[in-house]
Amino acid sequence: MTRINPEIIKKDFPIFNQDIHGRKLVYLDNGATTQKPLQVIEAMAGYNKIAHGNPHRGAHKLSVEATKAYNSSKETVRKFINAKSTEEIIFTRNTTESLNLIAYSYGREFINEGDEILLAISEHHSNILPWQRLAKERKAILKYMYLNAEGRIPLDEIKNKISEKTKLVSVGHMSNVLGTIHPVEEIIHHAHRVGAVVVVDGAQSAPHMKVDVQEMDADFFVFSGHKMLGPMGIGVLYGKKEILEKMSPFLLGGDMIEYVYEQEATFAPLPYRLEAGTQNVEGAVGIKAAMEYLEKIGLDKIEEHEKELTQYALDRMLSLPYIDIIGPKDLEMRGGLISFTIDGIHPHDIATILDSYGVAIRAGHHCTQPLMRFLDLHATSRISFYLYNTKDDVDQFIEGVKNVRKWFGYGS
Ligand code: 7TS
Repeated sequence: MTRINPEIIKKDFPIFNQDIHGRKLVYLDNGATTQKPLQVIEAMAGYNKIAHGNPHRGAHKLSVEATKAYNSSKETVRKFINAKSTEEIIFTRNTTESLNLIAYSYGREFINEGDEILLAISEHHSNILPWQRLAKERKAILKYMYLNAEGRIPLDEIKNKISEKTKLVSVGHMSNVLGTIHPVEEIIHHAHRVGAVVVVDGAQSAPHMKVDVQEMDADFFVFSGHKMLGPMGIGVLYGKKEILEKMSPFLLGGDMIEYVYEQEATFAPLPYRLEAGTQNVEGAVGIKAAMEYLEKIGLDKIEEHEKELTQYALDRMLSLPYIDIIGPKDLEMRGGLISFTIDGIHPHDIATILDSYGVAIRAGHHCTQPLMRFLDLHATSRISFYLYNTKDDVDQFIEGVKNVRKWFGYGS
């Protein structure tokens, strides 16, 4: 397999043409959001210049063009995750909205008193709060799978926590803090044996590895466009058709109806029934261009590249005795993000000082307070990679870390 060349890829991304604080930008916050190549920026600009209209609503040329653009994006998303049909692809604003939609439309209808909803302790708040509210409303029980010292969910934990009472399991495919890739196929297998439905939060996985929802057999799979070179404001909810068909609409309004009477209404078929209001066509054009860009390079190559960078970064970080890696220290079932702490220095100070060297990283609780409590930490710093990152970026980050230590009066 030929490798990707991130230096060439970087040339597609105008953001890297500018200096940040007088230095070359080293962008290591891809877990939060990713940068856009010209191909995505221009696809969206092109749509706005010549094809913008309100889809499904008019007979005129621009409405028809917008409808075509929207539908063609759905087909690209379908192929990207290998869903059976575009009826199974619902556009939302982001992963958060997708998860809320499932909790509202599926959960309120099918979760009952005493039923168990199972999450991993590493979930992002977006994959906790909707279930907390649902559990309260339906008098259901919210349970968690806990992690071992390496930051993985042990097989026994999966087997012990999934029981006849489990009706829904919602699990992050890849942790946005630990980088752990959770064994979703195993979880799905055990959950399906007891008839539970499984939601996979793919916010951190779909941008970085090939996902096949049919092979995985997930009932729902959700992710965000802005973490995969696309724009903010567009996200995806994949659901198996037979399940989506049973769900009542999340939002009510235009374009999701069949007939409306004074006191009653009937709803449009899938996927329109779950997409009320004017669609984000510009976002749909952007996510399509982003997926085409990723597929042209190849998700297998992107994954390989990120693995290589992660190994390189882990080696360099592990050689510095004052850095603690939070999460698996080997490459097995882990993705390209690394959380860490530095003895005696607050993660926010690390991120702020690194920024002054042009190195963008994230610090904080990463919207995972239950995980932080479980790990007995308040916050971590985190670097996260994508296809345009280089070993040179890692070297600059390490140099920056050494400078942070100097700022605080520590020796090297
Ligand atoms: N789920 C996971 C696993 C995430 O990492 C995130 C965002 C979300 C859900 C929510 O995504 P959104 O697009 O709906 O906001 N995670 C992060 C992060 O790690 N740093 O900033 C956002």
